[in-house]
Amino acid sequence: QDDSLLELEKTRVKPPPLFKVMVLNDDYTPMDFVVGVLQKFFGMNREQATRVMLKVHTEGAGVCGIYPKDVAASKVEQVCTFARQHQHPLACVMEEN
Ligand code: NFA
Repeated sequence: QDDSLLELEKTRVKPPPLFKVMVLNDDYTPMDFVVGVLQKFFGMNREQATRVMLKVHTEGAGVCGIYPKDVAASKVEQVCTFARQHQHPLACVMEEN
């Protein structure tokens, strides 16, 4: 059997596609909660998290991180679940880079 094509597919020549994870502004989620989310799920310190939160607040959206598809999807799910648990409407989405 000819495995050459399958073997070639395993030999990655291109980097994996990357996805931006973005948080979107809304009128209700407290600023402190967003800062906490950015620290908890995206490994930012308080200063970085505050900068990104203010960018989202003023511009409508901001990038939290850039990841392979499965990692990005997991971040989106975790942030949405956490926000809902705390009854905040905070939205988190992923977008191919
Ligand atoms: N706009 C929200 C407020 O004024 C804060 C916020 C920032 C919400 C970033 C969502 C994302 N409370």
